[in-house]
Amino acid sequence: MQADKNRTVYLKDYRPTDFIIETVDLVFDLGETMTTVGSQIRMRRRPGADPSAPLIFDGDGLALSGLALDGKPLLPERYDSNANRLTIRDLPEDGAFTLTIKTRINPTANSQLLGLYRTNGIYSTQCEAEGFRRITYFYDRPDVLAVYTVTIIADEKTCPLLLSNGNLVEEQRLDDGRHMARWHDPFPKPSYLFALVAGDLSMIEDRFKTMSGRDVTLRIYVEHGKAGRAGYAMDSLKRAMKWDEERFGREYDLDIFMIVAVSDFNMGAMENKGLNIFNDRLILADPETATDDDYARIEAVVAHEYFHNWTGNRITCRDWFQLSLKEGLTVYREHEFSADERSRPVVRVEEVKFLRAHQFPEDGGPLAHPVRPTEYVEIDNFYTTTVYEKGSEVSRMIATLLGPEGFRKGLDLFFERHDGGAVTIEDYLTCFEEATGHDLTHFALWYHQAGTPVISVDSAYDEEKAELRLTLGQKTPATPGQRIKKPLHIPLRVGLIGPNGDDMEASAISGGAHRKDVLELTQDEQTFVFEGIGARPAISVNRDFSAPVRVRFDQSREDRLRIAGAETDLVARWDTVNALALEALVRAAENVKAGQPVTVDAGLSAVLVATAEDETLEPAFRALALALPSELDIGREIGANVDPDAIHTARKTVIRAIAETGCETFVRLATGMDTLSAFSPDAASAGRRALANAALALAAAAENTPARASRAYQAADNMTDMLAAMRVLAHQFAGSDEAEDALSDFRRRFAGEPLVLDKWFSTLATVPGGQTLERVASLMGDTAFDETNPNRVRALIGAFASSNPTGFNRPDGAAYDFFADFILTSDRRNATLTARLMTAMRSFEALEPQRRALARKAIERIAGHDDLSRNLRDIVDRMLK
Ligand code: 0A1
Ligand code: ZN
Repeated sequence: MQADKNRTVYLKDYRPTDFIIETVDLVFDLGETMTTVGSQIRMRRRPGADPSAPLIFDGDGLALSGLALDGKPLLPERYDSNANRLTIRDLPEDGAFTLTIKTRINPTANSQLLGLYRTNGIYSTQCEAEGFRRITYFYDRPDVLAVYTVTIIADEKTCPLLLSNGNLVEEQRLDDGRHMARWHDPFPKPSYLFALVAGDLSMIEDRFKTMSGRDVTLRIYVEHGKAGRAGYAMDSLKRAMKWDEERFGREYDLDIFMIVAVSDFNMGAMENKGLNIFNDRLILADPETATDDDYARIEAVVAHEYFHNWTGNRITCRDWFQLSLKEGLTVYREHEFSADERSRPVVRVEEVKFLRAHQFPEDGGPLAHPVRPTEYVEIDNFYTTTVYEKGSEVSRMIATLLGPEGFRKGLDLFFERHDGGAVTIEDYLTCFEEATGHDLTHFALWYHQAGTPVISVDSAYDEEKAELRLTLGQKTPATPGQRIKKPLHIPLRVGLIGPNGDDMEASAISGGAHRKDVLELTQDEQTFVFEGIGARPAISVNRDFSAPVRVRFDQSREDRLRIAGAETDLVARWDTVNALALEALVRAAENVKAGQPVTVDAGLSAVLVATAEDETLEPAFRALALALPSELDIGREIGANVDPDAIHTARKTVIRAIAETGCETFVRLATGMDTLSAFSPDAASAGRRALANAALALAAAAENTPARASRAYQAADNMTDMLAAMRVLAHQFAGSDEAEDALSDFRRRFAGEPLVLDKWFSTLATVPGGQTLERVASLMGDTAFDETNPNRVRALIGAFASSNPTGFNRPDGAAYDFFADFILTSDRRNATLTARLMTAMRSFEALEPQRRALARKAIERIAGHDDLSRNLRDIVDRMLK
């Protein structure tokens, strides 16, 4: 963490290593505060490398306790070592040699949760990106692939379970109550995919027959007493395995696939070869403790980590600048899986919402960076929505440009050509070019240019010529370090909707390349001409969100209402309904700010009520339309001089007006909930619950009393409904007896369930208003709160800072100070977590001047400390630049 504090790593400096590692034999003798790690590495000098070059291994906070070359202890003059580096000179010029390294580490003191750590009695590892160097000295970089054999020795009673990557090859009882297990992974892998787990856990087991008929054992390990909650994760895993065979021809390759759920984990999950390690919130689910959203997330992340076995593990990254090679592609595969398993348009709308809420602000703020960055100070800070979600959108656009068959062909070539390799994004793109004959030179700019393009749309219809002219401009705003932007190659899917609501087809399209209804923008401005258009159409731009862009289109209200009511592309239809609502909310916020009354036009209420009532639409879609843009969405849309209090008041007023207009409908839909039969987590049932709960929030707003939500809370027989009702009470009726009763009932009922109490912490942390700061501060003293556990920290502090605009942005700046204090303490404990938490303030420049100044002061106070971790230093410095 503290090593090489001010280093910057540049893509242009990439060089292969001077030595090649063939095999690694690791022996772990596990002790709670003292674990010894023996590493025997067979290596040789790379052909062509400088014969005088020393061997330089990475370390991070290590203590060296032994070093030998070909079995002989190394003389001190042959090497230098410190906590962060091991340098060995005068190595045999040719031929292989074996290096033996011994280190001592303390897993219990490892609060960073990187490398080998022990929490809750479980030893586990997290090595991506640079955690392996906290275990032993090594070439801790993704382009060094080796075959690992791992021996684990530990106390049999406290650690009956000893796991590592690959296949179990030996087990033995040792003296004095210890035992050992040896694992061998035949697939060469980089160190970041190494994993070890030891402890006492429960397990569920299943089997999977692969498409070539091999039998694979599947195991999921969880805390004792939680095995009953691992079934959905197992079911998701089997479906993901099958889907990857059918959709991409990818088969699993080891005899066993294991997942371990741990309660202290910095991120979501990790794709270690054959031994995925998960944050337990992404494994454990049953109807009483998990919401429908939790189920959907579990399914997606289990699939994501499994899909990495091919995109990431079999083919990995040459260096960390290529991170999106594995992450963007794997997110795309995960999204496609979710779309096939659930409702494609609903899944897509959720992706669009996520991208707009998280990636667009990142791309438009001080932390903006290209999907493939060219430099970094701390790679942990680049596990971002740009690398993941925008990276996925880039792969999706390739699929749109090449068509599904072209995409599959390119990917097949990628797997064939690069299996076992550590490659670059260029290697990836070349496969699509060679497989399909498409030139992706211009398209590749998506990887290198940061910022969200803004597409401007202008249209002219000529009735006589039956011709529509569509002029499309593109402009990408400047981002840090990239002032000048070039036009991108953008596939834009466009629909023309006739007066009767049907799609219209052009007899010809000219003005630029296009693939069916996908126009290919390549210049600053282009005019496409559609012929044979017999009547003036309503133009639907960016159907299915074919490109991750913003669209500026001054369209008539009449056209937008036509799209909102009849568009067959449901993503574009939702987008239009959402945009109409967002506009009304922005206008209302401006009115509040200017001290003027808020009026809500009847057209918007009518569209929302009609959508809610439309039985031809699936409930999940109707629920999405009813969930009006959040206060954060409104703030982002306003973009500058943001006043969170004005937004809050405006939103409440608009919702109230809409709710009153559609009260009858919302009450009817909300009570539909009572008639649902036994809980099933499937997408259709979840959609019905989502609709009922969206309607409940509106019905309660119309009635302006907590009674309905209180009844719903008491009647709820699953976590989805219970949490939805509790949130309505806590957020819309804060301070009422009903709200307090529900909140204390929930706290009591789930006293022994940390993951469920996270929902309680988040609900309380996001109660609007300045008074929430005091509540959050006092909740830090709740016995269920644990500042060393990342899930607890995110649930309380993270939710407060990132999802409570009125509470966090209290006009007096007190919440910024509270947050800064927390950040400074937390940074010493867990730098990865803290730096991510800090990004909650990245858009502070968009606030109105008084808050902006106070926020800046708090960030500057953090930056003023000279002992920050590299992670936090990197984030605050970029935020203040
Ligand atoms: N590769 C994982 C993400 C991950 C990254 C870093 C971690 O620890 C600091 C943990 C997980 C994934 O994409 O799921
Ligand atoms: Zn991933």
